[in-house]
Amino acid sequence: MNDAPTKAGFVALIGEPNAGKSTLLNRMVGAKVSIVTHKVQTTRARIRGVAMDGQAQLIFIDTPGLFKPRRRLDRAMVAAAWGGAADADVVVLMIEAHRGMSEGVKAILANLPDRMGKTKVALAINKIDKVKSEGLLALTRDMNEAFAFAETFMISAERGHGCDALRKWLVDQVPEGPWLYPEDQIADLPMRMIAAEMTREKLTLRLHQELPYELTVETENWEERPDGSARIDQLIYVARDGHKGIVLGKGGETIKQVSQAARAEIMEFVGRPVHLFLQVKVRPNWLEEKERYSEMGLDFKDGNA
Ligand SMILES: Nc1nc2c(ncn2[C@@H]2O[C@H](COP(=O)(O)OP(=O)(O)OP(=O)(O)O)[C@@H](O)[C@H]2O)c(=O)[nH]1
Ligand SMILES: [Mg+2]
Repeated sequence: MNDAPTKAGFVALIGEPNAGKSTLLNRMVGAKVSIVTHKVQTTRARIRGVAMDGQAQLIFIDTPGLFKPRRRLDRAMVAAAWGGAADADVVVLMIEAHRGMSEGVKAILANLPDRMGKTKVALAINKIDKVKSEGLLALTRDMNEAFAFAETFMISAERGHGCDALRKWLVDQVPEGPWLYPEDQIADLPMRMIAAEMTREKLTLRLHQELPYELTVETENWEERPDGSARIDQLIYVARDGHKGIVLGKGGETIKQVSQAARAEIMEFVGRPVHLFLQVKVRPNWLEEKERYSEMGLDFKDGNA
């Protein structure tokens, strides 16, 4: 029996696209709830993952990367990222060790004082597995001269270095109080959205250039079958006719591979057999449709892109 009082709080992960926010969230939760790719702007919405540490419950908010928005979707993503930070008890700014104080990081630093108010912000220098340790001290110093971080951590979200120290520190920061989610819940995203994200990850990994940014995936139908399996129908919206052909691939080869990979991952997550059916739809204006944004869990931002 542990008599320590329970604690719970929200931890927002912010940073440039590709900093490793989703990788860290998955590591903290101990399961893949947020999709990860080597490409920028993978995460589109705020995703919450729940991690337990003794009597403490840490609710990690994964956010889309902070970057200079151009399109309507970009603006909605950046707004979701800052909004996630505003909701949190403590914020972790992640930067990439090998990229250091990039222009994008400088832009975030310039916004931090206004955006954060009194919220504590820790710095996590990620991907330390990619660099020699000598340079990290200078980077730590420069970053802390630019903003008064509550603490600095050097981590590898992928390999786990430094992640326990970060978690312990976060536990110390969150207030005493009852848990906000059931102990066994790991995410607060509906299963149909997690499944759509898994398919979008597989598409993003297989498609090149701009195409991943011009498609979205929605779960249309989720049917529990009497034999214990699930039938899942998903729609892939693309903006152009030509893109449909690319997503399908020669003889349907690309979509078949995507479907197999996504199905395997969804199956592992739900722990029962899954039948996945993918359909590609050309919808030239999907990036301007309000409904698409609500399906992604984003606010539709008015104004011209
Ligand atoms: N070498 C190394 N790679 C990492 C580490 N953490 C994350 N990565 C890789 O960095 C890439 C981006 O990781 P994500 O977790 O998707 O980054 P993100 O910050 O969520 O990116 P967006 O969702 O686009 O904002 C992936 O290829 C990861 O495997 C790390 O500690 N070391
Ligand atoms: Mg991400």
